[in-house]
Amino acid sequence: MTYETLLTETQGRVALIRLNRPKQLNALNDILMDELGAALTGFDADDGIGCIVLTGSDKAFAAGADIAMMAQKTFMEAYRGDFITRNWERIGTVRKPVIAAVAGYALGGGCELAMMCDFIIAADNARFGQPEIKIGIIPGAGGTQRLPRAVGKSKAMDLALTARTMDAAEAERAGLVSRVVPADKLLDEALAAAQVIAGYPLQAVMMVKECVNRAYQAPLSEGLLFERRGFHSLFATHDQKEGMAAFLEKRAPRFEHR
Ligand code: CO8
Repeated sequence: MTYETLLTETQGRVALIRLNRPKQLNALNDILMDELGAALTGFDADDGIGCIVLTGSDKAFAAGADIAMMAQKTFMEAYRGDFITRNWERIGTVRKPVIAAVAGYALGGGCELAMMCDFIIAADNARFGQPEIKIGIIPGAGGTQRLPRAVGKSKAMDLALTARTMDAAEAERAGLVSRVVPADKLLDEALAAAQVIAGYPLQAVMMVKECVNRAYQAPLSEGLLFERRGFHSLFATHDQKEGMAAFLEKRAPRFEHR
């Protein structure tokens, strides 16, 4: 599959999606969001894929929504067309893990896109922020909701109100990113993590994702019950029998993702 704004490839059971609008620092426009939705949906449906990595360039994961595209929009066009967010929720429906590998700028919609992924691995040159206030708008794809959940209210307010950016070290301290790696190792680290995940039983991987996401949407009692039911259900799988037998027999498991 070829795209105008993305480069995609697969490496074994891992899919790699690169945002590819280098002249605009990967600013997000309608075509890119449509193509990203299509690529993610395609890999999610592909039985041969167990994990997806989403990345940008060395300079920018994404510098936000495309300001040139937005500048002249009217309220009616934004509202009736469900401007740019119409594909946004599709990202959240992907059931396989999506790792954001972020180098350079992840600003505005770019930061929001990274936060839609399941976890973020940051290069040491990464910069995160919600600077929309500088151009007279506010975050429009979850920034005011996901950022406080990730880094707490005070830092989220600071970032969204002052438009300052935070570097990778601050983002890691704040809990926005899971690890920081040297910029030239970013893709290797993200792909290695994805290969590890893709080697595990897919049904267990998907259930981890579903359960952890429940932690944000349900009260603790409901989340714990959801987890318990998922845990029990994995005893119906081949890979649970194989994984436990392999441990007891002191050999490597042969998972069949069933
Ligand atoms: N939109 C369109 N073009 C952009 C964007 C953008 N967000 N960011 C950079 N570019 C373009 C520049 O216009 C420039 O193009 P040209 O070479 O033709 O002049 C090129 O990319 C390189 O940019 P700079 O010359 O500015 O590069 P610098 O290294 O000097 O600066 C910055 C990099 C700091 C990232 C700077 O470009 C910048 O501040 N960009 C805008 C960041 C921003 O405000 N982002 C938020 C946008 S609003 C938003 O995201 C709302 C989200 C709502 C939900 C949307 C969901 C998708």
